[in-house]
Amino acid sequence: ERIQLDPGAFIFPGMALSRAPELLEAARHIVRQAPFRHLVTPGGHRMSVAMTSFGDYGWISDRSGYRYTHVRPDNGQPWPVMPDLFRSLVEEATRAAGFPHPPLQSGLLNLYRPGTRLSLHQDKDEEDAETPIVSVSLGVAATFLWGGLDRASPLRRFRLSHGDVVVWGGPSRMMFHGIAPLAVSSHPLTGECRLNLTFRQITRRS
Ligand code: MD5
Ligand code: FE
Repeated sequence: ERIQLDPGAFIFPGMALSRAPELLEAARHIVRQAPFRHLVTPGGHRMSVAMTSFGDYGWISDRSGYRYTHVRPDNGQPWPVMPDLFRSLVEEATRAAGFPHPPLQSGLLNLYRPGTRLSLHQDKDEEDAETPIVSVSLGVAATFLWGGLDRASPLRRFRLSHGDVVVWGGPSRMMFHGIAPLAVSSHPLTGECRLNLTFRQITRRS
């Protein structure tokens, strides 16, 4: 099953469900190497979401801006390697959505606890704006806010549940989006938490 949100944006409900325990174990292995941090925005605000990265590029934010780096800001070491299990899921989802190239240069792992939110934004720190972004939701379900190309566009709400995979490409790649404050709830595999994985291509393909 494939639900189209807009041209280029597809939800695959439960695509990762049977692999969720292994995906969570791989995520925990990443967090043991590169712990979650609450990054600070250029405006000086501590982000509500706790984050870490893996793969060839990691996303960071600090007082000087948002960017992708090859090394961790806390210790100058490379980010943890992209697990093969993630690669195959991202390849499968990209193919199912009809896009030619899977985004595998960067993985971002977001941690939500009750009340954690992600305010409306566009993902535009990547040089490549053609390759889709793939996301995988695990644990407590969240309300995803889906806008348009302008911040003021009306918002639609979608539930993102444990095991759902979403591909955001084509005209949907630059849409404003966010996550409403996470409700107090629990999931057998993650307790009160929600984990979201996003996969991206950072540099332009030659
Ligand atoms: C999350 N993550 O659930 C959300 C939503 C992020 C982010 O927004 O930037 O880490 S996953 C949905 C998403 C991710 C990236 C791009 C787009 C949607 N999009 O282009 O619409 O933690
Ligand atoms: Fe985003």
